[in-house]
Amino acid sequence: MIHDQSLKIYQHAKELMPGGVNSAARAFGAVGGSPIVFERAKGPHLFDVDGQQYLDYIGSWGPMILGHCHPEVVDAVQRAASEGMTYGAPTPRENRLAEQIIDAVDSIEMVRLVNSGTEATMSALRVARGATGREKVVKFAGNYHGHVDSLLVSAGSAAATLGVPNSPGVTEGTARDTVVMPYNDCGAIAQLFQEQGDEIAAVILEPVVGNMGTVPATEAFMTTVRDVTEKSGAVMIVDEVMTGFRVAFGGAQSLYGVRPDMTTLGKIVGGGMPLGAFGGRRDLMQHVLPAGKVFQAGTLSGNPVATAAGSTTLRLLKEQDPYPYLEDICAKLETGLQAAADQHGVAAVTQRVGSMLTLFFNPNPVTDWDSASRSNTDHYSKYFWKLIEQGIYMPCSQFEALFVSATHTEAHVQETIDAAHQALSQLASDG
Ligand code: KE4
Repeated sequence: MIHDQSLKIYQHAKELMPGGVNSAARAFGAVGGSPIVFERAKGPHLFDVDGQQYLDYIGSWGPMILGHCHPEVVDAVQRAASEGMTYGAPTPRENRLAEQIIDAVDSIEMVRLVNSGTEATMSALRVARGATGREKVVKFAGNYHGHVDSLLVSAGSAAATLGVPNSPGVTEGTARDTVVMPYNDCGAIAQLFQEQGDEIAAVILEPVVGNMGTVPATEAFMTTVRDVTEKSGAVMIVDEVMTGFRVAFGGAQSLYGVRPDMTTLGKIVGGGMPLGAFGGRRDLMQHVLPAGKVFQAGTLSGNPVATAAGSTTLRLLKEQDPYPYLEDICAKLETGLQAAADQHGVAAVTQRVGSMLTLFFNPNPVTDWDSASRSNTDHYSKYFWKLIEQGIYMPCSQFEALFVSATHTEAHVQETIDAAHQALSQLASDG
């Protein structure tokens, strides 16, 4: 693979935009080297500015479950745009998408559309605090919910259990009301609620974590979180920005049979356009201005172009139900990657839920941030670049999930497994 044009464009980008990117996740910080610059995408493929094709396993970090440039989605966007990009006023398309979300996610009785997953989680937390009158929120180490100040927080000292900022610009005061707990630890969350339950406004969690690599909640953990929040009157927010319409049409909550108080959505729900949503119990959502007093607004929220993309995507997912097909080819990918690692004697474990999965360079199963952080990120970087050379584009971090689209075929999966054998055998011989 050559990357001359990519390098040239990226060098220029770095003069114009911090780190040459508009989102930190794209800068290849975790794998080294310079990001590849793409100019076109179709189905399961990306095409870079050096005229090379890659099999895409990022899918724009989740949205592209139908593959890139699905003709019906593109057509819907073009038609919507030709009728008006945005009105800043109510439109029928918002009703349509809201109805589809409420229809798909059983626990969502009412919804508000926003422009990103970050806006969705930020707004959901504000509603929970406004509705309960409480201030503390609980998140889990290794979970990411967008760049919300109060969630850019790491676990503080064990004693305090209070958060400490994990980014400059996040104030001590903001972090003070955030408690960071270990994921999949039923005892710890139960004890916290025993001690502070009546001060906690909300618990927010990824039901299947994608942001430390793919780590599903255990049934026991999901049940414990639901129980302790129910008993204490805290709001249970399930962040399905990544898992919503990804692991199942009804989201991860439909797999666990859990009914959260609020859900946040993003990525797939916008069909590739900037769109997020938060919703849940009607009594909670009625707190949102102008129905209630919790302020929330957005110039482009629910705009006709984004809602056309989202609505068409959800319609196609419901009509075509790609989930059994995705389950089948992703199980083959998971098995093939694991077999390749085992055959070449590379310590690795694959973890998967539906069409999101991760090959952890870790000898043991990954259940929380502590175990995830023991993965061999140097091995991951070498594996990543070896696959790039073979035209396979994996997530540029060990701590991300890969995503498979409905346009990936069994042949693509086999091509990926073959490429992984090359990469892992090289890794094994490099020592
Ligand atoms: P956005 O603001 O990026 O639309 O959504 C934030 C967000 C919220 N909740 C979850 C569970 C998420 O995974 C995300 C965003 N995910 C990252 C990938 N790990 C997006 C990639 C990026 O930031 O560029």
